Amino acid sequence: MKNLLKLTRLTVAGVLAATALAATTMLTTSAQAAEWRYAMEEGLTDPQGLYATKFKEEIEKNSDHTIKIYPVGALGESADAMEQAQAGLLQFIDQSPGFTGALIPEAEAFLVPYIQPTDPKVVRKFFKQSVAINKMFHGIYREHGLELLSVFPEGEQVVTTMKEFHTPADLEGMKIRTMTSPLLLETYKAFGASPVAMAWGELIGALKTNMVDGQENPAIWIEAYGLDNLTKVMTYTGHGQYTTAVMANAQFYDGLSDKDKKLIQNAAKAAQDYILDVAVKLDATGLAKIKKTNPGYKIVVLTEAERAPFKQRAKAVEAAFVKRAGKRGQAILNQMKKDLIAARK
Ligand code: 6CS
Repeated sequence: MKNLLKLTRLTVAGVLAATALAATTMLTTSAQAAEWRYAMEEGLTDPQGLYATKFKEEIEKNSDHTIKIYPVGALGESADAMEQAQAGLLQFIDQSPGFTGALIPEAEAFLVPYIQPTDPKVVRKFFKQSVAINKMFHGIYREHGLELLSVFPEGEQVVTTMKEFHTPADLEGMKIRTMTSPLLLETYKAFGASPVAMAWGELIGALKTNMVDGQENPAIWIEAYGLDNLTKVMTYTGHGQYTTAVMANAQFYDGLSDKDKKLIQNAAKAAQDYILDVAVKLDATGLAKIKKTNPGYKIVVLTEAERAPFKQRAKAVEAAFVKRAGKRGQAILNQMKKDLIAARK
């Protein structure tokens, strides 16, 4: 099965390489119209899909260029798509720090618990005005061949489990699936659970069989992802926003005319404004849908007192972040804290 997957990926990469060649040839004959490829980690009606659709509309409305969107699964897992974006086979990619953090340790700043706002009004201001997000990350992503275009929230993170929990002790022995950024493993270890890092596609398989790592009935963390019928309890711990980022291949971006660079920046800004408005509503409609389609599903909101031990344990996660991301990571985190204070004013 693994070999088959590998073969599929290679074939996808091969097709993309051929298309890239064709596109380059097209570019030399007609400098005007290009087809740009955009990969993301979700479907078209999910937040990343809504952003991508708006971005595509803006590009196509204001130029002769077209965008082809590849939703989750089309090009392999997140890590595969990132390789293709860095190699220039894809011009654009939406990848979340939950995965990118394995490649860019500083991006794990978005994963440090209890740093980001959860109040919808503050969330918008924070993402729009944050110096850390809008200034400091640009150069860091550049070091990895990526031009960072937008960072946006997709909704509050929750923990979904088979059994209710209120304390770190309740989480003991529970297998929690996380994305592959090492800091997520640190987080759920610190919270008392037994985390397992897994790509998105693997998670779906694990949920269907209800098995992770050969064990039955795992607790599965899916951050407000609407797979509520596969677990029994969803818990708000107030520890952060699910954050994602949209990037372009830096070499591709640098080779563009000033007009096309502006076109891309304007489209990214329009798509970010749009998603910042809808993301907040999506949380409410998603929750209402869960309650309607699955009335037996338990929704728990930890009280401030119940959150206290998790906040206390988050300090160790912050230290682990600084250990991995160094002085530069520390500076980003300090700035994020300042940005949060400013957004609350
Ligand atoms: O947990 C994941 O892997 C996925 N979660 C979200 C909300 N979006 C994409 C990502 O692959």
